[in-house]
Amino acid sequence: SGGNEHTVRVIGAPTDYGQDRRGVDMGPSAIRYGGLSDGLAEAGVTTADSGDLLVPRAEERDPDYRTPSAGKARFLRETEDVCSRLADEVQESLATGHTPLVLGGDHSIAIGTVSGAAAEADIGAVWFDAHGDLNTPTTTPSGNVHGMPLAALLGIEEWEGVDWANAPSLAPGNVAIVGLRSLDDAEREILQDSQISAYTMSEIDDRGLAAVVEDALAVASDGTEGYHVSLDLDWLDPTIAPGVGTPVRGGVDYREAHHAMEQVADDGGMRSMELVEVNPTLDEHNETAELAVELAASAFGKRIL
Ligand code: 4U7
Ligand code: MN
Ligand code: MN
Ligand code: MN
Repeated sequence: SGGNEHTVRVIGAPTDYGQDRRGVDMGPSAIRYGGLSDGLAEAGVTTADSGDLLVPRAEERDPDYRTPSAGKARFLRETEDVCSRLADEVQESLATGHTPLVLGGDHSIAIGTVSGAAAEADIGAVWFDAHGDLNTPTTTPSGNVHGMPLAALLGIEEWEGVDWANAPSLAPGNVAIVGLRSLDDAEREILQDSQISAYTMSEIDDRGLAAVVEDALAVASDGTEGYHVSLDLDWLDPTIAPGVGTPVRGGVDYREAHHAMEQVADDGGMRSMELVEVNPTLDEHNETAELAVELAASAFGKRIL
């Protein structure tokens, strides 16, 4: 079957401010070229494409511009600008009855996607990722904001002078991270005394991905009006998703990933989705972008029978 009631609004956010390998800004093009509109049609959804946000090239900007407490975060002002425009588009899409599907770009754009979605409703989030993305401008080992979006959205540290300071979009009890296998010490400390549900690959090996995803969807739905799905392609094993900037061995495989997205579709609670970290300059024959398309199609209800 597959047909359902969604109207999807595609929004491209071609940024690479949040990490230090060039090329992730080509993600939205690669994902569209990878067959996005056909894939969504196969899922039975009606799609409108809003095109891409205009994002100044990183070379034209000063990465080291610092707000008073920007700490070590690079391109923080640029990230803030993109995220606030993205948040407006996402909120407007939801307000007019469309399900936003945001194409990154690096994972820093989640700050915009989720804050826009959270402005419309009380939501949880399921974060499919190898990483915790819980660093702050103080703890970051890299200076890269793509390692910080969950911390920003949870209001874990006051980002003085930044748009999202003191306005958490997510409650930790409604956040589930699925697929963890790379954490920095400061992120581990945050997870140890927080209500975030963190599911490692080790737990997935133990219990199976389907059981873990079922729990994750329950966490994100508990007392909320639905949830955001943030899909960092480095969630997957690099053998099937080589086109990402920060690959980590030991990720989920092709069939597991599809099944997880089918669970999302069956659950019916997804209010918004984003596909991030696809870097075509590191990819092989655009296969990571094509996989992103397939997973989105499954999440929006594509079925074989
Ligand atoms: B991604 C890292 F130090 N933790 O903060 C960091 F290992 O959005 C990686 O999940 C972050 O791809 C990866 O730079 C961010 C690093
Ligand atoms: Mn990641
Ligand atoms: Mn990430
Ligand atoms: Mn990455």
